[in-house]
Amino acid sequence: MSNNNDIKAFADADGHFRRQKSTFRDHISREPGAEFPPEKDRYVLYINWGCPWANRTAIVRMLKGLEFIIELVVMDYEMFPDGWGYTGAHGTMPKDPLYGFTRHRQLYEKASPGYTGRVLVPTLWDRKTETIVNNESSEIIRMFFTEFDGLVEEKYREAAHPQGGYLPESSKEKIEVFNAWVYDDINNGVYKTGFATSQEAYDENVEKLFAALDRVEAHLEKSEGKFLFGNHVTEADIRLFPSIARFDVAYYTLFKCNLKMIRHDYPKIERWYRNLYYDDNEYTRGGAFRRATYFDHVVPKGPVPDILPQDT
Ligand SMILES: N[C@@H](CCC(=O)N[C@@H](CS)C(=O)NCC(=O)O)C(=O)O
Repeated sequence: MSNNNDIKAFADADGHFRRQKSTFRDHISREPGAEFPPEKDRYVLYINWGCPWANRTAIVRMLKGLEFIIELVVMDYEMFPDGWGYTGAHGTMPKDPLYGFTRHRQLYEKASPGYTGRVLVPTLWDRKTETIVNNESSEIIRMFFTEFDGLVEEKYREAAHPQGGYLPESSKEKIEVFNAWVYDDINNGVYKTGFATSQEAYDENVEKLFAALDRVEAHLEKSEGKFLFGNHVTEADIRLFPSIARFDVAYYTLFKCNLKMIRHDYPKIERWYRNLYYDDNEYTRGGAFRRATYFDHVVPKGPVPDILPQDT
């Protein structure tokens, strides 16, 4: 991504979109003497409901019972010419509740005066030191998995997870291998396809994207449980879900990811997706995936409905 004045100029000169690295990479840690120890009411998660990366962090906040420990600030899903911000127009917040800011950039500037990089959600803020701890969703969800376990109810701790945690030691390696190609070709692949400004860049990425979806379909075909790695939700499910939830209703049209649709062409992925979305069991905290999914942004009208009923 080029760092220029046009906030929506995502692709480089050769037509390829290259994601910039997130800038703030500190960690909340239970280690004695940690700069950012887990504490109730200290950290604030900034998101909007449109962003799939933010979506993961909101899902994990719910799954882990962190709602009473980490405050959530929801800004508009619309991007203004000067970036993310607040209008309160969609049941979202009218301004930043901590500082009264109307643009998210102001929070980045508070953390890092003169900041010129991209202003991203999700953003994990520390009230105490008034800085951004981290703005990389894959790292934020891992902190949420483990670092607050001393503060959450026992049933939400990793030790109580039937498979030994959202990232169980026994399947960590397999999950990480899976996450890596899902990230490259699906989570980020839809952006590389949608933001491509040359035919060559588009063709290359759209083909990789659908080859990766074929691979997920084949993986689910062989899976021993309802989920990607067994009978319980793991990090792999959490990282894939936001991309699939947006696929037919947004990426298919807006990002030109239109060789196939999840609902028509990928029966295993569709079943897995609807299972997670409609789940009301304790292991999803009675619907964490559904409660974090909104279909009411400005997206194409079709397909209708946004998600098929549970049992078709
Ligand atoms: N790697 C980051 C990516 C976050 C990201 O790209 N967020 C998008 C919203 S979906 C964003 O804030 N974009 C604003 C921009 O690029 O200016 C993560 O996973 O947290």
